[in-house]
Amino acid sequence: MTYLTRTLLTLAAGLCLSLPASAAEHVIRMLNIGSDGATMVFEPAFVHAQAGDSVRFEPTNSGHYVRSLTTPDGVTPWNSAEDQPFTVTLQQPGLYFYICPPHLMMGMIGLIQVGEAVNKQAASDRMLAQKGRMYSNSQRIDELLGKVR
Ligand SMILES: [Cu+2]
Repeated sequence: MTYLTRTLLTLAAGLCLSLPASAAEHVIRMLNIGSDGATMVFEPAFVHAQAGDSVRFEPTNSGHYVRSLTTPDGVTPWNSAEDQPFTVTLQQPGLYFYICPPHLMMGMIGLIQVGEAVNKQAASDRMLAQKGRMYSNSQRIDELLGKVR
C-alpha cells in the first residue's frame, strides 16, 4: 500500500466517524386496546428520540388522529388527519406532548422527549392542566412525566 493510499484511507475512515449516527424512525400505533389491555392508547406512549429522528403515527385502529399540544419553541404544531398515517421529523430538543382529540377524555395522550427536556416546566404545566378534561386515565399524565430524563 502506498503512502498516498494509506493517507486517503485514513482520511476516509475519519470522515465516516465524524458523520452523525443515522436518524431513527419511531413508530407509534394508535389503538383502541393496547397490548396490556388498556383502552384508547398511543403505543408506545413515551418515546425518547434524538434530534433528527422521525416519528410515524400508524392508524392501526380507526377513529384516531394526533394533535400536538405542547412543543419546544419554534416548532410548528401538528394536527393529522383522522385514520391517516402521519410522520413528523423532530429537530428541536425538548418535550412534545400530543393527544388524540376525540379521546383526550379517555386519556389517549403521549409524550416524546427529544434529547434534553429543555422545556420541562412549560410542558408539565400544560400537561397537568389537561387532567381536568380527562374523565378517565388521568394518571397517564403522571406516568408520562415520570419517564422524562
Ligand atoms: Cu383516539
